[in-house]
Amino acid sequence: MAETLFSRIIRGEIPCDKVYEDERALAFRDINPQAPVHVLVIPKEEIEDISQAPFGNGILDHLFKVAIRIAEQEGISEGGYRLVINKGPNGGQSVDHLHIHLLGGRRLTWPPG
Ligand code: DGP
Repeated sequence: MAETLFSRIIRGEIPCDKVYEDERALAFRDINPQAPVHVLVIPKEEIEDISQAPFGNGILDHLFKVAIRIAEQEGISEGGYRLVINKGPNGGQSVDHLHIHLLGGRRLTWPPG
């Protein structure tokens, strides 16, 4: 896959408002927040989208665990939140590096546009 700006964020070449980091994952605040809490949780390995994600090696479990832990840290767990993965143009994916959106801190509407 072609490198995206998220690879540059992982390497520290582009600054981000980091929320969490470990050897496999990075989480940072979205530059264009759609809710009071809007964090992106990404794998450090380059995975283009959810259809390319390797099942069975634990990375997806890990990313979701990180997202849930951040929701607790951000104080939005009790009120509830939304985890979103966009895939491809029709799904609204604009950066071709797998990411989970963690959105919360307000009552979110449904269905999404
Ligand atoms: P998606 O549309 O699902 O591919 O989400 C990509 C998100 O990435 C979008 O909500 C905006 C965010 N984003 C794009 N460029 C940057 C950046 O340079 N820094 C940060 N923090 N977020 C970015």
